[in-house]
Amino acid sequence: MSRLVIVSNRVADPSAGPQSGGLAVAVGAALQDGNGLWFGWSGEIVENDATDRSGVNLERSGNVTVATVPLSKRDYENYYLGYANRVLWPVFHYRLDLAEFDNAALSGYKAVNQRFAKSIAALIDPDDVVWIHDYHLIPLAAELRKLGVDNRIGFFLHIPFPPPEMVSAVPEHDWLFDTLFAYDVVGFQTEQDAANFRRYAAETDDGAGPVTHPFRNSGRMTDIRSFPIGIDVDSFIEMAETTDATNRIARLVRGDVTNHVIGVERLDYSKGLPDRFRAFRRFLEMYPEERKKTVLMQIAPPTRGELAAYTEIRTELEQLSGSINGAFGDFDWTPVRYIHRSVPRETLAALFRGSKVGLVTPLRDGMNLVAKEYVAAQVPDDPGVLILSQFAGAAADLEEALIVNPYDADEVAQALSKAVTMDLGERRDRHQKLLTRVRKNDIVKWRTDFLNCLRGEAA
Ligand code: ADQ
Repeated sequence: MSRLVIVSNRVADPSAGPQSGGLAVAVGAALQDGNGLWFGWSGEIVENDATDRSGVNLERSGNVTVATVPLSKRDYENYYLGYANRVLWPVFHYRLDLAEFDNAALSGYKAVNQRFAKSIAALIDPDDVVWIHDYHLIPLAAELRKLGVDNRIGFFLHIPFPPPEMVSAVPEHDWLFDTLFAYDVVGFQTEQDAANFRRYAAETDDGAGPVTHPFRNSGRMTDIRSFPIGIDVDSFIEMAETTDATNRIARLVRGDVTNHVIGVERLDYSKGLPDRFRAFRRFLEMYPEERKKTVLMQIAPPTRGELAAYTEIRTELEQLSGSINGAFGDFDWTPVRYIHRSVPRETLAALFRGSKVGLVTPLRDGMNLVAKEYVAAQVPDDPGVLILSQFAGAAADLEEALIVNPYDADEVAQALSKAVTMDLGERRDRHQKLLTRVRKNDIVKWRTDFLNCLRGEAA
């Protein structure tokens, strides 16, 4: 069978320890059973001129070849922080207000995609299939095609694709989204994302022709579909069932605190953390009888700390947790426990298992793997309750969660009350159905469906 070549912005050592970030987790799993190659940025930032002379670093890790390149300071600033994270991340998460359009950032984005294409073209064989991931690398296939690469190339977008009214605010949207037609397969998380892209394509197909849309008019058939990403269910259950996990749960559930509520995500404005803290405050106001019984543990490791939007949200959360603890806390009770760092996945699994409520309320999220991990980690005989934002891709499938509007603090507070008072029968029933869904759309199905489609085999 042809070799699988995965390309993503960051490459993580597949044999290394815990990684936060859904992409690293999902891609690491996708490569394990093939003799594949993983290409991307090493994470290293070098002086500006150094990238011109530095080649690709090749290493074996298990049965995967890991090929990495460094980024120059300028590329890091323009491609990564600039275009990927100051333009595409906010726009794709419906936050046009946070987008900072800038020509230097756009040039950096184009240049890094061109450089990646040159390196990859030299590494691949004619029958390799190439699977490119995420918003950092949208034009990569177009650059590869320009170099004569004719392999099957697929793209998967891990984040949402918003309606055309929003993406067409990106000044260079004509160029950017035309490059998606250089792929054989373009995959989205949900049917809604795929429909948004199809509508964008239909509404901008104004007969502008090959000058404006060279790839759309090249005659290549691009398959546009949704492939909802999932988790490795059994390995997560295994992690949640260790003795260490059991001991942690015992330490968590003690004293008067019977309602342990858990939130886990990278500290990102798309995840709705300030709104969640405000909803938790509403819960404490509306249901005083639950006060000393309830603790919200929020684990939020920092990401992209160089960007102003991220430092602002950090300050806001510290103020909010401080003010909730100041207003409601007592000698023997701290309502919000806010932990600003990454934790091992085993610990996360244990925390999920020991928590009566999983509170997953992003304002916008491609899928959200934490919701699925929370379901997998539960004790089937006495499971906790998942509260899930209607704006997470996962909500399209996980119907038996308590689905909420994360902007509506009262609604989230009511869902919290419903979750902590739900009887065992209803909890078991909801959990069983949710676990069936999480199993059905797991990580294996995701990558098998995508790769079957990419290899032109029946999906
Ligand atoms: P993320 O935005 O990173 O992923 P998510 O899907 O929830 O969001 O995945 C996060 C992963 O990192 C989970 O596996 C979680 O357990 C882990 N993690 C989170 N906090 C951690 C911590 N403190 N310590 C250790 N591990 C932690 C992007 C998109 C999502 C999409 C995924 C996969 O934004 O919408 O679901 O890619 O496609």
